[in-house]
Amino acid sequence: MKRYFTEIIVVASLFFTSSCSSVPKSGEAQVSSSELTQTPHEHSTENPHQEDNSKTATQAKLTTSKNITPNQPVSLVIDIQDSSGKNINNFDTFQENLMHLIVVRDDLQSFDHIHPIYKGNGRFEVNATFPSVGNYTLISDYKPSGQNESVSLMKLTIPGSVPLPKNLEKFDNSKIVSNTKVNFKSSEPTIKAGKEVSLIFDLKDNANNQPIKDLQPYLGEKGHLVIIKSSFPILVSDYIHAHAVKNTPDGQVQFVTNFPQPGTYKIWVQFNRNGKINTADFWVNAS
Ligand SMILES: [Cu+2]
Repeated sequence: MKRYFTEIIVVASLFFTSSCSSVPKSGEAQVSSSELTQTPHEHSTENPHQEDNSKTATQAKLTTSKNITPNQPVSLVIDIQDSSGKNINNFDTFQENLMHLIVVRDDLQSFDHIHPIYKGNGRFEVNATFPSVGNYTLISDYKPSGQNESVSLMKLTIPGSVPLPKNLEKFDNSKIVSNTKVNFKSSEPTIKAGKEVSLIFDLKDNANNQPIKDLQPYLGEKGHLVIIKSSFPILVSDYIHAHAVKNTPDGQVQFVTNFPQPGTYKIWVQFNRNGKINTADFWVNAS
């Protein structure tokens, strides 16, 4: 069988400070390609332990089959290299993995969070399934040994005819995922760009409406939150980290974060209920 391969060079990398408090800190953006201009995240000022950020720029190179069809598993090969194209060999584990890969369709209507397996010599591999045609952004999050966390984006297009768009997105703050009712609220009545805010998720059993008691750690924390600003194209600066607050009541997961720019953001909260990972998504407006 003939196979066609294509390579997509990453467009940008961003370095995070290695600080891992409940407040996400982001470092200077380092764009490894001149195709994109991007505004770096606002730097938090209350980060006295910030380390030197002048590390080697890294890039991710994606190799995959050229003929990808929706809903067919496809193998993704991701090579992590330094700016001169040399493979990076050693990575540190964070949140229990060597690489976290977030896959979103560019309209943020599909989301996947997977963990590519390290094969050595800078190469990671994973199977992914793309639910529909469209443009996708793959956000790889990894930590070259001894360096700060790096985020590199890869772009992939699944060609084909586009189905009619679904209903316009509703700002619904309550979702039911499998047997859990997820209620989302923020600590501020209106979320202001650049201002710290808590995002609070109350998890109730859908059967009895009581706070769930079988919440287990996921990736070492009470929950995981991915935030991406709705934009085209999606840039590294549109991807925001948040860490779970440690001591929260039963059935509650909370994150402290900061939306860097005004805009519409989609957030995906993931939690582990009795061994099953659940994902609930919401829209947030920052003004
Ligand atoms: Cu992950």
